[in-house]
Amino acid sequence: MAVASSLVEQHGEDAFRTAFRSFRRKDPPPDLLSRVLDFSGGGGGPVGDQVLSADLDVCAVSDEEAGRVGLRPLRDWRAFGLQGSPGFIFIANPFLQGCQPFWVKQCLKTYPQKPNVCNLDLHMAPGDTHDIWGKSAHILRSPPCAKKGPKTLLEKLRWVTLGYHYNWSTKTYSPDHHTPFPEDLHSLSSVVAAGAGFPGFLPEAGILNYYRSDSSLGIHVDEAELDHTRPLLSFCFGQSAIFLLGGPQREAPPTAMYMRSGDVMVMSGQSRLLYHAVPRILLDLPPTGLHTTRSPGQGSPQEGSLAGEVSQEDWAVCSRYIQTSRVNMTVRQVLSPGQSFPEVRPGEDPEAGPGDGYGEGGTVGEKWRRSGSDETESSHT
Ligand SMILES: O=C(O)CCC(=O)C(=O)O
Repeated sequence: MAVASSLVEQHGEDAFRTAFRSFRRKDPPPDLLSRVLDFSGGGGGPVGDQVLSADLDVCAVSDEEAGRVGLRPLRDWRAFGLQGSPGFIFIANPFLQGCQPFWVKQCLKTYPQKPNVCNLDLHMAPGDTHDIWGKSAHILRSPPCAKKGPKTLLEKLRWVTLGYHYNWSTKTYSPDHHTPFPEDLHSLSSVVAAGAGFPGFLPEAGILNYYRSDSSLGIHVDEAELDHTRPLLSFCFGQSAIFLLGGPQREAPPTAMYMRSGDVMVMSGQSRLLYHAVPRILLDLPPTGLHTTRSPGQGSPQEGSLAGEVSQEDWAVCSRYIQTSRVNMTVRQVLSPGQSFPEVRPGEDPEAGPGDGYGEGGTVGEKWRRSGSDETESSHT
């Protein structure tokens, strides 16, 4: 169910842009919001005939392997597809109760650490960005006071890159800018990919996006990876968002859906290169499914779990942060097995980027741009 009918196009504007702008409005029309797909209640609400149940390979991963990374047995996952978007899979919060906090803590405390790269590195001296958590935690742990102090480094974080570090200027990856991909996120991604029918998926690059309540992520296609036959995985934590999934061209009106804490998306096959965007963060207090208490009964993570418990001290910081924020991790395979990066020939500028549709005048002009609440788009840095 695309959201086009209640939208007013501006002159020369494509359908995706019209929808994006409408959802960014302070008061999106109620009939527009009533068309946002909500998978949290079994795909209840405005399901219509667009929502399909998605087939998973439930035998690809044992219950132990799933539990080890904090996920329920695959046969219990609620997975949906969309008519007209083959390869798109929405998995409504497959995390075991009490296991999301581990991943939230990794996003806030562990992954922003060196050697990973973040937006603050572009503006600050290396020494100043080296302990983002340590420099922020004591402030976020103390009770909020009436007079707002300056933002902590954690609150200024916008993105972190892992593995092959995405270059925001050239919109490419390079063999020269690579650090080890986190093992725990590698395991989580391998389980999800195998369940979605992609055994042997190699998590090689990660982009983590940190959204404040007025943040958005502009309309884009993720095509910098050299192997598009491998899926793109997306994990959401904290506040909910409206996600727009369009077509291969921006003229196609997008489908809008809620993404809530714990939801996972797989973009693969024909949906791997579809336009998408996040026009709006919704403050949803408290975010759904983010209990720290683990259920001792069925499906609780077993000994040897990677998704360990989070200390109360750490959770005090994480929970304060996600009261007003959302974190999204996307995981990508960059190269096919055995593939290497194209050689940069002498005389070629390695920073120039490929002239195949990226950047100015290309098909992905708005990739990696965020828009502020005034609808003017600003850079992702
Ligand atoms: O935050 C999201 O849900 C989407 C992230 C995304 O599209 C990306 O990182 O390419």
